Parts: sequence; structure tokens; C-alpha cells
Amino acid sequence: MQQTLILLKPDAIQRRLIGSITARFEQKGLQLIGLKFVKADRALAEKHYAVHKGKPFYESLLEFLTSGPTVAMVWQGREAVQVCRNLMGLTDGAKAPPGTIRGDFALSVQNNLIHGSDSAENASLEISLWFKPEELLNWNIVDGTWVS
Ligand code: RTP
Ligand code: MG
Repeated sequence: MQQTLILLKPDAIQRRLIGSITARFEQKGLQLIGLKFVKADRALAEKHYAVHKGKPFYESLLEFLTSGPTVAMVWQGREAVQVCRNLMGLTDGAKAPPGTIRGDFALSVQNNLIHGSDSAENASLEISLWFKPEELLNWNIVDGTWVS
């Protein structure tokens, strides 16, 4: 079982897409174990996107991520990191294939609605940035055998 961090970025909230996007993860069979509504401050955004420090889009990206509330979620399931990346689609909404979240709902490179961890190692780092351990709930899915 893997866990991954998903963020619905401020554009997803502004565009009233929380429900439509979250539905994709539920429908896939992933299990939601953490969920909160957070307005990230600069310090959190810097830690979250530390890997992009120095890139031309870095400042603009931090401004975007801190511009309004985000929904932070932890999803769990078989190969959850890659499964979520596949559901999200390519970074650039214009290039993301139809059927993916970005492919269906985004056109921009920056304002691409969603973040997903890109490796199991980064997932555990990012989960610890956004969630306290006690905010992750371990609950039994009654019919879990159908999606494991
Ligand atoms: P994310 O980290 O948010 O899940 O997105 P990603 O892996 O698909 O893309 P990444 O290369 O990690 O870029 C992080 C976020 O920075 C913004 N970006 N802007 N203007 C640009 O050229 C540019 N490139 C990337 C996007 O919001 C991207 O998701
Ligand atoms: Mg990334």
C-alpha cells in the first residue's frame, strides 16, 4: 500500500472543481485518509516546491500556491503515487490527454489545478509538511477486496 499527497491548487477552488476532481480519486478506488482546507503561507510553499528554487517560474508558482485556499489530501492504495500522476495527466494542461484531470479541466501550464507527489520518497516528505501524523485516519473499507 502506498500513500501520496494531492493538493487541489487555488485555481481548483476558485473554479468550483473540488467535487469533480476529488470524484476521480474516489472512483478509481483509492482511499482518502487525510483531508484539510489550507491557505499555505510562503514558508510552507517554499518547502513544498523547494526542488524548483531558482527556476524562472518559481516566484510566480509560490505566489499562485499562496494566493488562496487549497485542499490537501492524502490518498492511499496500490501504487498510489503513479496511479494519481496518471489520473492528473501532464503538467501542461494544453498537452495533457483528454480523460485526465488536467486534460479535461486545465489549459494553463502553471494554473493546472492539482499537485501530486512524484515518488514514494517525496510523498512521505510532502505528507509530513502538510499533515500531522494524527490527522491521518486509518479506517477499514468494508468492501476493500474489490479494489486492492
Ligand atoms: P506538481 O509538482 O504541482 O504536481 O506538478 P508537476 O510535477 O506536473 O510539474 P513540476 O515540473 O513539478 O512543476 C510544478 C508546478 O510548477 C508550475 N509550473 N509552471 N511556467 C512554467 O513553465 C511552469 N512549469 C511548471 C505548475 O503549476 C506545475 O504543476
Ligand atoms: Mg512536481
